[in-house]
Amino acid sequence: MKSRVQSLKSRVEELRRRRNAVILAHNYQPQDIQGIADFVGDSLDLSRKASKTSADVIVFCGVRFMAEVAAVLCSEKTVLLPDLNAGCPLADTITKEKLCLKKKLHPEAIVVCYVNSPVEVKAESDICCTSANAVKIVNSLKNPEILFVPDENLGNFAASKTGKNLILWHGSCPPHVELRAEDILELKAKHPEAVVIVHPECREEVIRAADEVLSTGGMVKYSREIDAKEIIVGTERGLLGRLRKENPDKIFHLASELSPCAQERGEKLFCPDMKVITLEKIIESLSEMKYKIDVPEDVREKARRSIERMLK
Ligand code: CIZ
Repeated sequence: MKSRVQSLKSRVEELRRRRNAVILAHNYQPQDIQGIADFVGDSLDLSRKASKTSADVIVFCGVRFMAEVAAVLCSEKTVLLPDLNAGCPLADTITKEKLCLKKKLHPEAIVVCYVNSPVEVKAESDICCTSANAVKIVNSLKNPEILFVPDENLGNFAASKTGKNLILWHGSCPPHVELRAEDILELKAKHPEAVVIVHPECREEVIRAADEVLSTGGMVKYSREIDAKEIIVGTERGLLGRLRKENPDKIFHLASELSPCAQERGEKLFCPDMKVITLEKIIESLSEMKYKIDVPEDVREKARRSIERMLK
């Protein structure tokens, strides 16, 4: 007899075929969702893969801004987000209106917008970036004034790597800023052979304590290629499942997991928004074709320009 999970997976399979759909899962999604996905990766990588498939429907298992990027890059496809509660507190720190006010204060500045932002903000920006290419994008700009939104830590990291003085927005990712340098130092003392990789959305002090600063895609590649047995990972815990599965010969420690001081504060590198999508919700989404992510044509055109400028 089929288990409940197997039945749910069969139902997903049936609907995926009936709708000619592709299922995308972000690196931070739970393992059962990653397990049924056609592609697993970071937001941009996923949208680019989706645009190359012949699917009619994209089910985006991630958060809203990611589904919006897919809708911008794949305008001829229907993009579904299985739960509209999948938001992003970092993206919520900025709106088009707030950005326009800031632009008035810095009329000469070029605006670089991190992918973790609402689509209207991308449309109001000059160029987009991801955590993987922020340093490269900032470095490529000749403008004397650069306004970087909305992640302050990623902006600081890009500024330190390029030597440029950026005007920063005061936004941050709650799970990443929970991590402290003392957590890393404590874990390093416990596992002296381990290398430490952290996400650039972490605090400056955490970045200083790490061996490498990488996007989730960068962490996947680094973990595969590095000749090290133990790796301490400073990013949202969903990525650990993928890293362990792909590298069974290596040991991965979540940067906050073993640290007593982190545990005392209840910090877990956990993004609740990344965990709201379930197999049941994917079934509902494909059955009822909900929730469609529609981006108005004028916004889509402008956002596409800033994403394509980054891709160039
Ligand atoms: O671009 C992404 O998907 C995010 C939000 C992070 C990363 O490093 O992949």
